[in-house]
Amino acid sequence: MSKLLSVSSVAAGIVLAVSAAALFLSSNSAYALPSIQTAFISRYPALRDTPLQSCTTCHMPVKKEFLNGYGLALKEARMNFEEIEDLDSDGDKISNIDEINDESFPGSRATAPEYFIFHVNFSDKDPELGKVHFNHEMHVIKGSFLSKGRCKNCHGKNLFPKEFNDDVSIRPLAHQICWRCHETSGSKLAPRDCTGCHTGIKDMMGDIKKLLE
Ligand code: HEC
Ligand code: HEC
Ligand code: HEC
Ligand code: HEC
Ligand SMILES: [Ca+2]
Repeated sequence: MSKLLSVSSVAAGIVLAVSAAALFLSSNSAYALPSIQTAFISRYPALRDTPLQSCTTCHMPVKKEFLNGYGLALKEARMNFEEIEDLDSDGDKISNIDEINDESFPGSRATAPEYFIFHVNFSDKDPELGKVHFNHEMHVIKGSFLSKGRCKNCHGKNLFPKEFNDDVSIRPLAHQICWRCHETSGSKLAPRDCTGCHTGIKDMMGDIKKLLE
């Protein structure tokens, strides 16, 4: 568990820094909108200097027109923070206000915004074995990852839901969409075999291949 936490908090740091920078760069009307963040912090002053004092509390991914579930609810409620406190915008059964009081992201179930860790049940002994790291932000904004901001490579009818949910297996989609792009990408950095995506499983490949049959 401590390993998981340290990896994701490092990731959180990087992701938050990159996110803020990218949003500002891509924004034409940066004056009006950071004021929503100011209003958010005035409404919940305990969040000052926490990870929630960030564009990523409401925006996902780092392109100006995209809002996560919490951001969308806020827009619909015309920026009335109180009105959406009892909602559960990321569907994790914890209300927005409880998440805010707990300093966890009300608009996402991910430990770090735009960085998802999928757990798989390869081993009852060690739930960490085989987990897959997915850097959503890099896959969206970094040229070498090929999507170039095109959401429809991954989202749309019969593709990934626009909601991170580690409780539901996305294996059939992942093994098609992720794997196919990696195989055809021509990049050595795009994992093309089981141990490239599923971490820590080199010693148990025999058992795992049986799971796929
Ligand atoms: C508490 C939630 C929240 C936070 C934090 C937040 N925003 Fe927003 N932002 C929104 C909402 C909601 C909208 C949509 C407003 C609308 O369409 O009426 C929005 C819209 C925008 C837009 C689009 C503006 C336009 O006119 O098209 C930009 C750009 C933007 N935000 C930038 C930022 C930046 C940069 C940050 C971080 C400094 C940030 N936002 C933090 C909620 C937030
Ligand atoms: C390379 C594939 C890929 C691309 C490109 C991509 N996404 Fe995603 N996105 C995913 C996956 C995978 C998930 C998690 C799905 C799950 O858990 O079932 C996700 C989740 C999300 C979520 C939910 C976030 C959360 O924390 O709950 C949002 C919102 C989202 N994507 C928006 C976008 C938008 C907007 C774009 C285009 C600018 C985009 N995505 C491009 C793969 C992608
Ligand atoms: C491109 C990355 C990638 C590659 C390569 C890959 N996987 Fe996966 N695999 C995933 C993702 C992502 C999931 C979905 C995890 C989730 O939904 O929580 C998954 C899910 C699975 C599952 C289902 C686990 C569950 O809990 O539903 C099995 C079994 C599996 N992979 C085995 C393999 C094997 C064996 C190989 C090699 C032959 C392989 N995978 C190659 C990314 C990959
Ligand atoms: C549109 C093509 C495309 C899709 C779809 C895609 N990837 Fe990738 N991915 C790449 C490329 C290209 C690289 C290597 C980037 C480079 O060369 O800098 C990469 C790199 C990676 C890496 C290694 C680098 C890192 O971020 O740690 C992982 C892990 C990964 N992808 C997982 C996934 C998973 C899981 C999915 C599906 C949910 C997925 N990818 C979907 C193109 C894609
Ligand atoms: Ca919630």
